[in-house]
Amino acid sequence: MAIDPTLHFLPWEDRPAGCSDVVWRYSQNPIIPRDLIPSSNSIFNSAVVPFNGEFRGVFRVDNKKREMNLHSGSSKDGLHFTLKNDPIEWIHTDPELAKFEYRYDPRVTWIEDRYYVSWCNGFYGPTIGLGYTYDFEKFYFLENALLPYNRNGVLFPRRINGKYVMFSRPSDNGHTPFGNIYLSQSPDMIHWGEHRFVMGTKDGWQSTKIGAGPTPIETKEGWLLFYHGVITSCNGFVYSFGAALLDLDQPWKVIYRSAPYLLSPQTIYECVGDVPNVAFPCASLYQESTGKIAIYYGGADTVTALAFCKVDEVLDFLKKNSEL
Ligand code: BMA
Repeated sequence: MAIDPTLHFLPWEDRPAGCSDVVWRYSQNPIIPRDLIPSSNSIFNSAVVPFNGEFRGVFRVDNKKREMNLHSGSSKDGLHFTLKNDPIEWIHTDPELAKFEYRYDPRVTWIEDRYYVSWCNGFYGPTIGLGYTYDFEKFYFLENALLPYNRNGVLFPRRINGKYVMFSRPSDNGHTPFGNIYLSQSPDMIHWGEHRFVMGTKDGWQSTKIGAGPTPIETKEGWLLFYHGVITSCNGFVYSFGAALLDLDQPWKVIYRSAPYLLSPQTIYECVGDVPNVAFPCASLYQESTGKIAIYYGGADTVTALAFCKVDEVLDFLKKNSEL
């Protein structure tokens, strides 16, 4: 089957009348309910990409035993999805790496000739698993990119200065109460080094920890990164998201960073669920010709939701509301 990663169209809804938010929610959220497939307890924090004029994705599904795993899925319109009831079975060359502990929070990135998948992989503690697929039928496991403990591994969509580049967020083995975004570089997707600090926690909504969200979007002015930030409230962690603009050639250099959040958990499906008060973005679709962006995010660790924005408005917001 020929692979066409071009985005021919994207799901879209105009900003509602009377709303002045830079990022607004889809009126029919959530787009994926927790019980879409018989095996699921919840379906959230998931990654959607364009594929042959349709959409494919890798979805985080927690099953009714509360195991966290990745399932493949497809959609014609980016709004209505069909998911496989059984998790992805990775093709491994090294049986040592095949043991399942847990797999969650996937990102999918088209690079050069295939779709790469990165996720939080249980390997004696959480680290970043990397694999790839051509067709969303067969999935090949590459390697664990980094040592435990690490989460939120997110690949850039092309090499920079000849190297693959990946964000990550070193963590601990629990519900980590800290976390900054770093970046690592690789000549071959296997060996990662030349680590750089990108940005750390700040005040307010991003004061406890931050982590990269969807694959960064290349704009003329820099890499646009949506990232989640966490504040610790009386009631526990609250996950919102904002954006940053990073230098095109040295993407660890932050040009702008949003002081206010772009979206925080405020609706029922973001505030009520297995983990209340979570809006966690893992994927976006960007149409360069119109500047439209659709962001897929998990709601309350239970359902998958969609939000929209326009690239020029996000860049304008960043210029006016940046604090480094
Ligand atoms: C993080 C990850 C995410 C989750 C979030 C809130 O550590 O586990 O998958 O959405 O916590 O529970």
